[in-house]
Amino acid sequence: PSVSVIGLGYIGLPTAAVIARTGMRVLGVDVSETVVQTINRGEIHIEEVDLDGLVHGVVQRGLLRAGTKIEPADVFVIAVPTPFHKDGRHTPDISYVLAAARSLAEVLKPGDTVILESTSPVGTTEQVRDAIAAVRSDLALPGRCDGTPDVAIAYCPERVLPGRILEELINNDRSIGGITPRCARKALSFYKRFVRAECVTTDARSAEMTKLVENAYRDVNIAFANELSIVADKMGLDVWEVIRLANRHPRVNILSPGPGVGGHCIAVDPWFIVNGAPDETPLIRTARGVNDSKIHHVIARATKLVEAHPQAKVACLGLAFKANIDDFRESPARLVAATLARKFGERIHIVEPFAAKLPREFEGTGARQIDVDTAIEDCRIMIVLVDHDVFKSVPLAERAAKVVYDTRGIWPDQPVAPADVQPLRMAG
Ligand code: SAJ
Repeated sequence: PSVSVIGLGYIGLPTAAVIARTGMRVLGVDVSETVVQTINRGEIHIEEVDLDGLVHGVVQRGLLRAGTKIEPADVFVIAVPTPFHKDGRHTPDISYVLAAARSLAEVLKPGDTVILESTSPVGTTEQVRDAIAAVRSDLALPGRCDGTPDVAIAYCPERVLPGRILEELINNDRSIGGITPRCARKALSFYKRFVRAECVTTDARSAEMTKLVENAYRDVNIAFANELSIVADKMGLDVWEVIRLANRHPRVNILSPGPGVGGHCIAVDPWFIVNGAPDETPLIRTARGVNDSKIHHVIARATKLVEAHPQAKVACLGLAFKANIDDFRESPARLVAATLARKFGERIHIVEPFAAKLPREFEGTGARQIDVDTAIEDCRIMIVLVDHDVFKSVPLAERAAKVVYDTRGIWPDQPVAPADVQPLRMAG
């Protein structure tokens, strides 16, 4: 079959390339002229392990091309963003999904398959179905798409981890939710062509909720770890030691605290559940709040530390939203570092081997980017914000004399507690 992938971002482009590699002809559709031109040159506009070579290869073989206009195909995959409105209620914005559905409806023919992959609030696939039906009826196009066999409509979320996208696209199990069982089976036969792992069919609403639940589960568990880290700070305990010990229990597996939760999924998706059932979700809502407020806790603690050593140069280690990637969007590390840069100016030095230069908000603050070696040589204070491998490998001898605030627990052997920690006052 011929395939059209709508939205060529972090999910759409790798998905389009992986499908093309199997020999299917793929058109990638994106609103950005620059993105389209880049891909048609065999190049990529995002960073992901091994993606450049793959895209280059499938474009050269004529299996993948990009365009700004939708064209007829047998299978349509929608992979556009679903942000939320900044209206205080975090209302999901599914306008890009519906716009994609409307545009593909114009070229749809009986027998085609439409799959929504974008993370979406429960009920979105049904709205896609209705949007398609409305366009087809307005244009008096033949066929129906109300769940009858004419067109198959299904929801199939991805579960890939940035940095491992190409591998996980193929090796992760998938839930495939059809508007009808028949739609699910049709979508299943498509995914079977490039997914090696198990594909499990269900209904569209369950598949939509499954994706949200997976990320909310992780958010809640990270919130638990972040709350523990704040409690441990207050009690003068090493949270990493406590978690290590607790995780020796066969049924306990506490995640790692950090400077907050970043990325585009875990900090967003739980809101889709809260928004759909506001009165029934105190836990999920609170977890979001805990993770967001961890950033402010880190800023406050780092500020105290920097103020306590007025002569010292400060190194902030890392800006990425997590380890070993060059993705700086929605990153708590970046927010912490930028806040410190605004407060302390040229005392702040940023170490981020994955960034060619500092993001715009650092301009005019006086903060500079330096490499790890210079940081070890020049900076007395080290604030660890990202657990990049290159930071982890700094041996104790090079940092023993430093004042360290390690928000990721990468240096368990660091001898002294950070200077701002109050000793635990024992009762009695
Ligand atoms: N984090 C912690 N402590 C931890 C684990 C993570 O603070 O113990 C932080 C990270 O530093 C990062 C954030 O959480 O700032 C999110 O990182 P992540 O590695 O947990 O997840 P993402 O956002 O890269 O990808 C998630 C994954 N979802 C789950 O693990 C349930 C991925 O499988 C999804 O495909 C992706 O969201 C998505 O697209 O929805």
